[in-house]
Amino acid sequence: MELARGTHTLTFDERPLVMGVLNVTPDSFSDGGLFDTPERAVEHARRMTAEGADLIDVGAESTRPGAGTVELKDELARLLPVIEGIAALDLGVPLSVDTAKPEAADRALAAGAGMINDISGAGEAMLEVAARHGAPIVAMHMRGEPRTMQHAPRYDNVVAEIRDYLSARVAAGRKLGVDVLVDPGIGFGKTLEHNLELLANLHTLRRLDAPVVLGVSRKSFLDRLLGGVPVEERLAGTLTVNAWAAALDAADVLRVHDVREHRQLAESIAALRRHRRAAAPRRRVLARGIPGRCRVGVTAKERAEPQELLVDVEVALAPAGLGAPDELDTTVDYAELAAVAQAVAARDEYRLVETLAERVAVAVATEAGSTTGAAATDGTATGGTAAPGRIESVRVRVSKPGAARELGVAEVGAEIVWRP
Ligand code: HH2
Repeated sequence: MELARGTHTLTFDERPLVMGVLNVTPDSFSDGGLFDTPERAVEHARRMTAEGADLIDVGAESTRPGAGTVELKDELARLLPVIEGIAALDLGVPLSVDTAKPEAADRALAAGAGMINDISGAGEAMLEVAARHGAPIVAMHMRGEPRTMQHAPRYDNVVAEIRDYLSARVAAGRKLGVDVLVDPGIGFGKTLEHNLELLANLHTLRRLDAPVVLGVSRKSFLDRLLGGVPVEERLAGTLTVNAWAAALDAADVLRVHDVREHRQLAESIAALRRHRRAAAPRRRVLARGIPGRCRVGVTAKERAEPQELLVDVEVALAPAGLGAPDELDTTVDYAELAAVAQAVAARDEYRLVETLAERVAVAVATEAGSTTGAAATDGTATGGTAAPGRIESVRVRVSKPGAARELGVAEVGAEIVWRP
């Protein structure tokens, strides 16, 4: 997966990217007041880049529970000198602007930021700003607003509700041609139980086919989880939760205050993943003998009527993350394989059976996610598999039983192996 803007390309591949937090606020919960002059802020951005940050997230409004809002002019007065100062250093990493105000985002992008990070979920006005600048945007889920969000938040199914909300934001972004990254918004209108439920099921966001951003750094749920740990002692908890998400391949960007330690985490995960990939058994998902009908053959006579077909599809998946959950959305659903193969056979006519096999393979790798009818373990429609990015190869064999009978042979047809 790649997101590009200007000279900076972010590649989501083998390790999660490290997004260094730079709060130019007097009151952020963990680093408020530390970088409240442009000089100190720019110096901190330089330090985080030297420590291995892949991108820097600059925010000028604290969103800690109970925080009030900051006027646009005050937010801009804090943000712009810092963004201009960092852009002038040309550190070689993209800058994102952490704001919920479309006008602040607009001005920050004009001043040199390359991405928007919107804790209020990337509404239409914000998406339009992103579209105008050609900038990617992080859509984060928040229930309510920072001032009141921790007042008894309630969900019927926190994981499904947030997944559906973020799915709608991705769709809204796509309509405008905007790349949307999704973030479940740990700590934003969520109890400890909600946060744990989301983290334990983070992989379900993979179904959205969008990069996942995770912000757990030093947050107060760690204090509650660990029974009283002050903010300056939350590094171990932060690293553990981020390592969990990274090992499961459930997060692409880790938003953190402690850059050096998280770059080490990310590199260690990448090394382990490389070794596991080499050693791990390949998973193959099969659907054999799928009956279908298709106008296929080199002569017009053969193509005049749909002929009987049998299709075998075999999908090889990249090894799952360490301890990956035993769930449908980490694999490919064979009911979908059959449905896609039948739809491709029915939708067109082909001279060569190998062309049909090739089209089935491409459709399985790219469209298997868009057919419906499969049900996830939580009872919701899957709306697709989460696996397209993990498909290593698709083998398709199409045979024509009628033609084989006519020739008096056991089987005729074609087989192809396609690697996305
Ligand atoms: N968390 C905070 C701020 N912005 N953005 C995203 N995408 N995800 C997050 O989880 C997230 C965020 C809160 O953390 P911090 O910036 O350290 O504190 P404060 O809001 O008090 O400045």
